[in-house]
Amino acid sequence: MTVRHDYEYDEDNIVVTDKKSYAAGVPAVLVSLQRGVEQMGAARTALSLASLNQRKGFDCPGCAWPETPGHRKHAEFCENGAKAVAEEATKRTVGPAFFAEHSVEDLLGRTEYWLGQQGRLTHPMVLRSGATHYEPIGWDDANALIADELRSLTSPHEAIFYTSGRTSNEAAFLYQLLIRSYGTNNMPDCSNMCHESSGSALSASIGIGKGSVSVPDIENADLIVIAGQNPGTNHPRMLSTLEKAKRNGARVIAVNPLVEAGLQRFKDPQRVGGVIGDGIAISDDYLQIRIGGDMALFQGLGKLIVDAEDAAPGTVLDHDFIARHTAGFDAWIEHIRRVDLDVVLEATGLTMDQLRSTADAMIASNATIICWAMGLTQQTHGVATIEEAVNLLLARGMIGKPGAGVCPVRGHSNVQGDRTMGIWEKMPEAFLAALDAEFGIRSPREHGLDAVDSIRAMRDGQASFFMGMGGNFVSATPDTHVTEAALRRCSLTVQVSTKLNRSHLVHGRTALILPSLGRTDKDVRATGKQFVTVEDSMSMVHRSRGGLTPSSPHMRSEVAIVAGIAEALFGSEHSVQWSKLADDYDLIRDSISRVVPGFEDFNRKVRQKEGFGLPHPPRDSRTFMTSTGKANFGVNELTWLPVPEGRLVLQTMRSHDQYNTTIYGLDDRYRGVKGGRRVVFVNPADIESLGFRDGDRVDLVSEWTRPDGSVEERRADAFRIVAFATPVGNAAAYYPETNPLVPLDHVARKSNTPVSKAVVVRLVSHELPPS
Ligand SMILES: Nc1nc2c(c(=O)[nH]1)N[C@H]1C(S)=C(S)[C@@H](COP(=O)(O)OP(=O)(O)OC[C@H]3O[C@@H](n4cnc5c(=O)[nH]c(N)nc54)[C@H](O)[C@@H]3O)O[C@H]1N2
Ligand SMILES: Nc1nc2c(c(=O)[nH]1)N[C@H]1C(S)=C(S)[C@@H](COP(=O)(O)OP(=O)(O)OC[C@H]3O[C@@H](n4cnc5c(=O)[nH]c(N)nc54)[C@H](O)[C@@H]3O)O[C@H]1N2
Ligand SMILES: [Mo]
Repeated sequence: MTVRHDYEYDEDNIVVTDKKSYAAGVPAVLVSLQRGVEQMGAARTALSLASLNQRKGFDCPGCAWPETPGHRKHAEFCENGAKAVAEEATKRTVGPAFFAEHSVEDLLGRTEYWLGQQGRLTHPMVLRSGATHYEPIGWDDANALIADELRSLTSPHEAIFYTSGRTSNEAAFLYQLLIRSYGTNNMPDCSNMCHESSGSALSASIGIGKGSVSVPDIENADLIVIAGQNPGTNHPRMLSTLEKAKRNGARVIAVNPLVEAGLQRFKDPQRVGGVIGDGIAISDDYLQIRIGGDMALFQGLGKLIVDAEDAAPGTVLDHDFIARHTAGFDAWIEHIRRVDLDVVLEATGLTMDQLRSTADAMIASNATIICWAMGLTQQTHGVATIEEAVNLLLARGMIGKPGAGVCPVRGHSNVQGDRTMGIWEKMPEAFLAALDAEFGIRSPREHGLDAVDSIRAMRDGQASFFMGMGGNFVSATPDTHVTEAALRRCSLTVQVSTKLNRSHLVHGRTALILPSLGRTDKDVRATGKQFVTVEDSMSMVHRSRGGLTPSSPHMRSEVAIVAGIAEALFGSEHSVQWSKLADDYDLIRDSISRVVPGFEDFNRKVRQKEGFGLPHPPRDSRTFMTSTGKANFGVNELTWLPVPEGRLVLQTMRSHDQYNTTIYGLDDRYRGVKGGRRVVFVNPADIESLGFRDGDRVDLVSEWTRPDGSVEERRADAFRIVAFATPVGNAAAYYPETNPLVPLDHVARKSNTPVSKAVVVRLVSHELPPS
């Protein structure tokens, strides 16, 4: 059969309209309801949206933005949260009949959008060696297959266990216990591709890799800088918090190469004023920075702040905080004095006036918060950029006081919790020792593989077993063709999933699909109805309990799936009582309370109305558990991204109608694109100078210079050029269509995060295939 390509679906259907200058409002409500009813029917829509983010309901499977403490609205969700729920709670199903009808080869020719639209996976399925179709398999047989494979490996380090960030605390804790009992730390997770740079930078500078602010801090800040983040699409509930902050007098400065609608204006769809009025302006200043220019911006601001201090000594820097709580100040100030502002202007594309007014705003503010997301982390110099942001805060004593601090805005709804529960290839000794003591196991001490290194290991034949606890590893990781070849070398690939995706179709010699319950599903075990817990972006832990009847009795909770595999692998006489734990999640939480600091008395505390907050030493008491025992100023050589002649620096980002690799629909309403995703946003001046026109079809060819000087090329075909207000030399297109362009070896220093926001490309006319 002929394999269809993604672009053949939407080639002629893309419509470009005006970009929007506000987020949410009435269209958001309409889209929420329409997607809900299409997928779930009216009754399930009403039931599920009514308990979304409510105390007795389930945590939104969308983003990790916290609920507002105290006064929750009846509808505590946003358009994209509603889409996430509709996607999971859909009544459509994918079962044995579907797989009998569609061969793997047939499914490989479909888009991620089509795959996701087919419905919930309902049965455990196996693809046997050499077979063309998945067929049903019983849970016991599936577990035995996995256990046999794991026992046959020469070393446990030949197995890779991936985690995506929707997995609950209980499931994550049990999963890492299984993996460590088996004998490896190979635990790549989505965080490796996401906020790993934030974790690396914050651990070094303030001693904990998590944000230091709460929702009330944001509401009461003087100044909020939002860099490299598109909250209108990816964290829409953040806009309600920002609205409050604005009403309290905060100034908001957006730093972004694109003028994102949600950073311009917000019309709260849940308020009358937001429905009929103009809404509220979010950003007071918009710094339309060049891609990769943030480190230069932060250093430039540091220089202006130090200049102001020199002009009026003792009035700008917080000398008391610096002396008491920080290390490395002298080296920092010496370095920052030498920053060349002309280079800063070139690197950022900003004006001197913009730099000065931003520095003035920072000097005037008594409570500054810096928020960021993927625009900063997915850069070669992501870790250094974040350290520079922290330097600015330290210089003015902006950590550990109300209304001030660092705010890395997390992605997946429990990605932060999964880390807390031990999903990390290099968990510290204290955690491992406590885990061993609790369960009578011996966790391996050598560090495991992260996402990029796991792909390398499978590519090179050093690993041959892959299991994914959620997620879509094949599509989410860089260098799609390399990753696909790597997975195809495996002997067994196992995907625990809710929905069909490409990772089920690019598989090892044998492959399993294990259908799991999601957040919205009722989870009943031997001891009765269970709830799970999650940790949001601001370290608040709370309950999540689904209420919908699962679409099939064959689905299992992630906890039960892990326990089933563990029993098949270790037998029922193991020192961990797997099935007891899986029958009563309170027992898992009891163990967590003895292993993970901050979770003491977990079962009681999590039953409190709002759950509970985890300790954060810098925020709580200005305690910094770093190498120096103080908050560390970092010194970094300035890195930025000059654009090579005739090329563009491409960022790969999310549309308004997707959740990572899950495509909800083909419209990017705020950016004015409808009916298709293969678009590349380019500045009109670049379109002209490169010899193209708006509407032309081009192939994107990425060029990457290896450290040895050789140049590698990669290609993704048929993107429609859309003239767009992005800085000259910069371009933007959607992920995951552009992942084949991202080189596996092009990673951020220290964090090993793929550089998804700075891919050097050239545009080549797309030749239509002969008809
Ligand atoms: N609806 C929805 N919600 C989501 C997700 C989703 O896919 N859909 N994904 C979830 C996940 S896992 C994550 S990690 C978050 C992601 O949330 P975001 O980080 O907001 O996601 P991106 O779409 O990657 O957007 C990156 C933003 O950074 C800007 N940017 C790109 N390069 C640069 C740069 O060099 N400097 C600066 N200053 N800005 C830059 C882009 O223009 C864009 O506005 O959202 C989470 N929430
Ligand atoms: N080029 C480029 N690449 C990127 C990024 C980028 O900005 N640009 N962003 C990166 C980032 S920030 C991230 S976080 C990763 C995301 O990487 P992943 O987390 O691996 O990807 P998702 O698309 O979120 O995974 C979707 C799949 O998860 C499964 N799923 C959903 N809910 C559940 C559940 O409750 N349980 C189970 N077991 N399965 C479930 C469904 O089967 C669905 O198909 O991608 C990264 N890749
Ligand atoms: Mo993410």
